Amino acid sequence: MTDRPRILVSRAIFPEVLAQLAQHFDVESNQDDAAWSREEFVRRLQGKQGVLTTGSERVDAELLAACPALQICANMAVGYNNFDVPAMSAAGVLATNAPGVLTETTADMGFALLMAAARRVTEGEHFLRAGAWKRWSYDMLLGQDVHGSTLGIVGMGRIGQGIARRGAHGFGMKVIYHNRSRLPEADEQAVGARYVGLEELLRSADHVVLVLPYTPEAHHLINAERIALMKPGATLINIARGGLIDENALAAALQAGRIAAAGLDVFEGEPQVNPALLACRNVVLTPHIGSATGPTRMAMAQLAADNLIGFLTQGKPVTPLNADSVAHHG
Ligand code: 8YV
Repeated sequence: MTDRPRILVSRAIFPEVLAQLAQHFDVESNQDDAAWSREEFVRRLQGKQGVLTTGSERVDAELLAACPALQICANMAVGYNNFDVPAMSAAGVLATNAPGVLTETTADMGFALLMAAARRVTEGEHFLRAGAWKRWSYDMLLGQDVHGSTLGIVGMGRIGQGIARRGAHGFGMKVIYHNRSRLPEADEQAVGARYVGLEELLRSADHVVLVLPYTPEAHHLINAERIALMKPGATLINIARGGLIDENALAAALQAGRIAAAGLDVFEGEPQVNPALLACRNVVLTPHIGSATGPTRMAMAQLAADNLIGFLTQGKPVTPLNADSVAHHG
């Protein structure tokens, strides 16, 4: 028997990261990537001091009450809408996320979806594979220009700024943004973006990219009324969380040609995708792969592991979300 801290790793992760964790902790892991129910997750978490989560395991007051030994939840994701942080603070449980390491990779994905949706890349591929490409015609698969257009970014954190830089410096776009708070002027200049209200952004942008945190206030931020403000030829990209968009309203707008196209990496009921969206030809759909490159996923796993090791062995997490409310118990 040892008195090493006990931790749970809720999903399969890189074996080398798991091996590092095993140097410090008694680890129970889910390397088979079994689909644990919530009940099974909570049962396995009981008696553990730490857990590595991957962004979809809900940590709330009920779970915390059932797991009194728990001291830290390390999310292998920058988004942490799966955590009830006030409840965690009240229970003295540290929350950490994985900011910084996935910024550029996820900004790349935002641009990939923007380009694909605006220029009808996947639609063109389906057309070709279906054998529908018989001859050239002047109006075959006409899309929307990206270069020189107006890019509207909702949410101007690290990833939003990465997208702004790509748009302003790489594609000569006029970049406008909306955010809870305005960036300092020097930062606005560095990324080449101008602050506007949400309505103005939706009215003026040719391409709208959502990259804001999903909070209860942001639920269905993009609804039928707001879609109605958008330009007829606009595109809408979402690389943040599915719940930001009323998907039925978006599908109706896409079907009606009210906006030109959308590019979605995230869905409200993922991995289930709203059938109304699946029925739209003018939407590019990807399975939440914004951060999915080898080096980036490795850096995310490493940061989550470093948070567990740093906190449980020395009381020093790397990227805490609620350090002020949590004392290290050793
Ligand atoms: C993750 C993400 O892949 O970091 C985030 O917030 O959405 C993605 O990078 C996903 O949360 C699973 O870890």
